[in-house]
Amino acid sequence: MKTNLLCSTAATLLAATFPAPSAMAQSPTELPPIDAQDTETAPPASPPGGGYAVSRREIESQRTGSADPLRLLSREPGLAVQSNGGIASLPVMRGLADDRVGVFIDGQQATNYCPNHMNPVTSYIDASRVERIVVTPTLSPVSLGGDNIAGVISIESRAPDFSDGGIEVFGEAGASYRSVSNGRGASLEANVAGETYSARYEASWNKADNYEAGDGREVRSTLYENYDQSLLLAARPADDVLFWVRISQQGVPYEGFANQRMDLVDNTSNSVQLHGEGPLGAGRLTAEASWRDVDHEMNFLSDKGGAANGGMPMVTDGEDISAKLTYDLPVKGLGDLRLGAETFRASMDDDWPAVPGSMMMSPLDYVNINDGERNRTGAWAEWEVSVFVKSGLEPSFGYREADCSPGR
Ligand SMILES: [Cu+2]
Repeated sequence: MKTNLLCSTAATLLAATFPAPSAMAQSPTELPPIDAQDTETAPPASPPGGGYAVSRREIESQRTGSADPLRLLSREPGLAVQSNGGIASLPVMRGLADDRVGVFIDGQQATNYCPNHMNPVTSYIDASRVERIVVTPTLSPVSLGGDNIAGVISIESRAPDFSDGGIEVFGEAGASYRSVSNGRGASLEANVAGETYSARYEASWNKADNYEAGDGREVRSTLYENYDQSLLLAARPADDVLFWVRISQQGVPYEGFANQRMDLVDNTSNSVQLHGEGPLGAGRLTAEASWRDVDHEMNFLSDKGGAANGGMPMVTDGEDISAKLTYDLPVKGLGDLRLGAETFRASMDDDWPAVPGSMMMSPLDYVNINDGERNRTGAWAEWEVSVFVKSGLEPSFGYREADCSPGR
């Protein structure tokens, strides 16, 4: 339903309230039409858990400004973004940060393997690959792990493409330049899509020097470089059955931090994800498994004196392994019932090699975390229902509705 709101009414009201000569002299301006939807044609309900989604279109409009996916969310409700390194903004939800915020990349929970908690997991995917970001700024539901008290950020890349007939080959290439930091970026996407099988390769690269402040002075330790590549192979043996495997690699050869006496000198992350889904009875069964390893190293870049004399090295290895089964059953009149079982294992080693002659970093290696583990195994059930309430008053521009999803 489209409703035109003419400003003549508003102008009359204004004239009655403020009968100043200058206001009387102004000619009325026609406001643009307002789109309103009734409940029958309303868009699908919000993502599970009462969150909201940020679409590709919104992401695209801001992408030239940053290669950091989280910066794209800096204006969203319930979420604040703390400026940090060039591609490592830190998410804060309702005043809670760090490991209280769960981050999923294509359904895969990812652990922050920076011992200083300076490099968030959101930097493990380049903004060019992001299709949608779902933000759930509340206690996370059990289907999303259930143990992140701040909320969950779920970053999704594009689903596999299939053709309606025959083989289709298509792709996209992009490049960007930002004068403020001499920032260069390039991205590539190539697809081969058939009716049953499809493949997609994506790669991106970004590099930026220290940026300049408004008065032309260099802001030190703001440089960075990153790359990201991913291969997605998918099969659709029937209309409602989908399998895919994704192999991806992400790297940050260096990243400066203007706000810390520490920089990132290497982060390499490899991951493999398996996903299958299809109908089972009246519901839908999804099976997922994933593995990710992270090699992470911090030390001083040249702005802080470099690492030729040892600097302050910190070397971290991390590994995530997970498997998850979810059964989603819509029950008429009762909402969505979800049942699941999962296991998640995170392991971490963190060493600070000795620096001879350094008072702080010698004489021995410092083992900060030795075979650290964080495991979770369990079965869960979740019920989600949305109650729509129409307001008693005749609405001006269409129905108003209140979403009264109960918290879980
Ligand atoms: Cu780190």
